[in-house]
Amino acid sequence: MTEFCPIKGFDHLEFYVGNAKQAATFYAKGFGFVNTAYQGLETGDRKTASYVMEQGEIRLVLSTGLSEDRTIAQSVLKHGDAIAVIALEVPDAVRAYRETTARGAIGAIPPTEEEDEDGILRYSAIRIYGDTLIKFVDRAHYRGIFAPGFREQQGLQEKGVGLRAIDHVVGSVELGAMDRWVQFFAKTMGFTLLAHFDDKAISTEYSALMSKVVQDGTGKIKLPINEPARGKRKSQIEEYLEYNNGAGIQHIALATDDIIATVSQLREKGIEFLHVPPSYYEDLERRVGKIEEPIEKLAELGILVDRDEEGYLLQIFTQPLEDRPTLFFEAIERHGCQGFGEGNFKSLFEAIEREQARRGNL
Ligand code: TYF
Ligand code: FE
Repeated sequence: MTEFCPIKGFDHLEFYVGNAKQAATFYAKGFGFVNTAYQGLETGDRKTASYVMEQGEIRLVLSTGLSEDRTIAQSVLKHGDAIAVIALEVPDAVRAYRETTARGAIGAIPPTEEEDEDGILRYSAIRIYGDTLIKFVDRAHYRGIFAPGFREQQGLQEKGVGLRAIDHVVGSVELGAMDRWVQFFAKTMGFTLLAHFDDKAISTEYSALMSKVVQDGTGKIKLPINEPARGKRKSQIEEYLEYNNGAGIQHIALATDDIIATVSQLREKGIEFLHVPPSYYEDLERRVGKIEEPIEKLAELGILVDRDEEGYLLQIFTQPLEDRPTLFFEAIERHGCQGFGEGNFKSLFEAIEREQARRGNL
């Protein structure tokens, strides 16, 4: 196993948004995240306001530009609110930067240290698809709440809906670019190909896409990469690329240990999910075999099921979370199965296409 770029796990995902205060309220009230740390005018930062939102091991950081910022404002102009940074916790941010850039990755932030009374935080970053960054964060010598400049926050306390960890982070890239990005992660970070879905596996009557999943040596970091494939009509990936103005992060999957409880609470909070036709549940048990959860309950909530040799998984997809049909979330509960819901691709993509049609984008 290649170990030139060891990774401990996801550290956080940073969103660049137009209004971080309102986004924080949305992810708190809608998804049960707790605001644990803050930086902004009140903490002496004139450039950015950032809200750290936590649930289980998941950490989302919502950042917006203040008067002196250009970077975030330009990102929002081009992409709308979007996940701009995948931050990975590493044992050594200097080494991660050196090893990946030596293998061809383009540097975005050279190794940097920030210090306060809670210690030293070290980080660096490289560029991946679109304008997205991978940030390497070394917390070994930092005890603070999140990073120097942030203060602990006690507002917006929410109970949580059982979302526990980041399961995978999916990018959509331009036609013909998927294999290049698979090679990039293999070469610069030592990731390996975990799964491959070609356009035959995942085409509906109308549109198609291809997907390859790369993962790090521990299997903690799974990054599927989609590209559009030729179909009769516009692929959902083309719709993404058009509204995001290029490649970027399309969805993140958040793991839960009780998807029925999680989705029930999310629906009560007003989160909207893709509509699954009742016919999906008619012969479900024949397709996936015996599962622990009552099928009527899954049907009521719109939860999908898939099985492979190792077990089964339950998953559900939200509607786009923004005006642009770009970013959405997936909730996933795994029972041994390490797949991505291949058996659901056809029903799922037909559901996505019904939404695309409502938007006039098919
Ligand atoms: O991450 C995955 O592969 C699954 C399925 O546009 C998926 O969640 C793949 C592509 C897509 C939507 C869902
Ligand atoms: Fe997914």
